[in-house]
Amino acid sequence: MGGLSSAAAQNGLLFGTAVCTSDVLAQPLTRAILRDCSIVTPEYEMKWDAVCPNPGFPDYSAADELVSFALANALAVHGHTLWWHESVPPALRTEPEKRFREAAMDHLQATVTRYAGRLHSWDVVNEPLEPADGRADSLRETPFLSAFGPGYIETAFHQASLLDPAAILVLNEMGLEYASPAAEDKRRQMLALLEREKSRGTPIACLGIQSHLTALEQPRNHPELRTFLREVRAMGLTVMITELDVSDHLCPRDRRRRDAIVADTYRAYLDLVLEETEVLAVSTWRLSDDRTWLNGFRPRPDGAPQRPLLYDRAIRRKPAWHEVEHALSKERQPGSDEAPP
Ligand code: 9MR
Repeated sequence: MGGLSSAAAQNGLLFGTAVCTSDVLAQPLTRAILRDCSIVTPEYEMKWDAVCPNPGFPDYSAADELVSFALANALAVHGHTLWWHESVPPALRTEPEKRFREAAMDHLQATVTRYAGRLHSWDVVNEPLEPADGRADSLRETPFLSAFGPGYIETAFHQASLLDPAAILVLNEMGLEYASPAAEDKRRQMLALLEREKSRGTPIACLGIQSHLTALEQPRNHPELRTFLREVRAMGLTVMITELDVSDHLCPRDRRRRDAIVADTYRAYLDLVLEETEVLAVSTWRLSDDRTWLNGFRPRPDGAPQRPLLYDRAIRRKPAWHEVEHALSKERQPGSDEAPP
């Protein structure tokens, strides 16, 4: 007892992490996963390019291994992700639209069918918005958009819901949580997209907010994000925090100070989101600092390894773990708090 999933359960939420097959036999990490998590997300094993490095010869063995591990240990599984422009197999990027359309549909149908009835939820479409691409609807220019037209989101969700009616279907997006004008623009565009899809009957149940945060950049008080979350809630959608981590590349090198700033960033963010909306699950993007993607993506200028997660590389709990525990277990009724000034 005493893990984060127990803390989360006090508020009816799941807590989890992204995992890879290499985590499954890595003690003591596996023990920490089993102790803290009630849901796991394959970090890449279910992506199209991971399953299908050679189009026409899908290999689900790594994804199957993670699903078996999870189900054998009574963990829910969040499927990630069916249609994402970054996980299109390279050989298909140059195919004619008709061929791409068939391949994308085959992949979606085969994958959803394979795990139907066993997954908690699916990121059906990942990162559909890119206002900088200049379209009036702000959709990102992707092979899915080119091949299916702007109805591709509706198509994907309808197919997924037909094949796995029990799974919670999630539209997952990055950059909705930041403070910049571009992020506010993206929030507005997301609300417009959700309205459009809702009016067409697209079965989106939940908005996935990735939440790759940056310490010292993420505001503690964020009225625009509060407003956005309320609007999402008013549309009848739930929320999942799908990929939470806190980059420390702007923080001082001193480990204690860094860990304290990162921990505070987790706490303030979770307090805000959990106050404002109905969150089904909070998942971090891996559990321990040695497994983060951030050293490659956003290395610290001083060359020190990032410390963005809840456990250090020796699998010891960091201050962030304790702040997340507080935030998850705090007694609250979503949406009942007074609006900030
Ligand atoms: O962390 C993931 C990394 O290991 C993979 O190489 C990469 C490409 O598949 O994807 C990373 O995860 C991304 C996630 O799937 C979608 N949101 C952004 C994440 C970080 O890039």
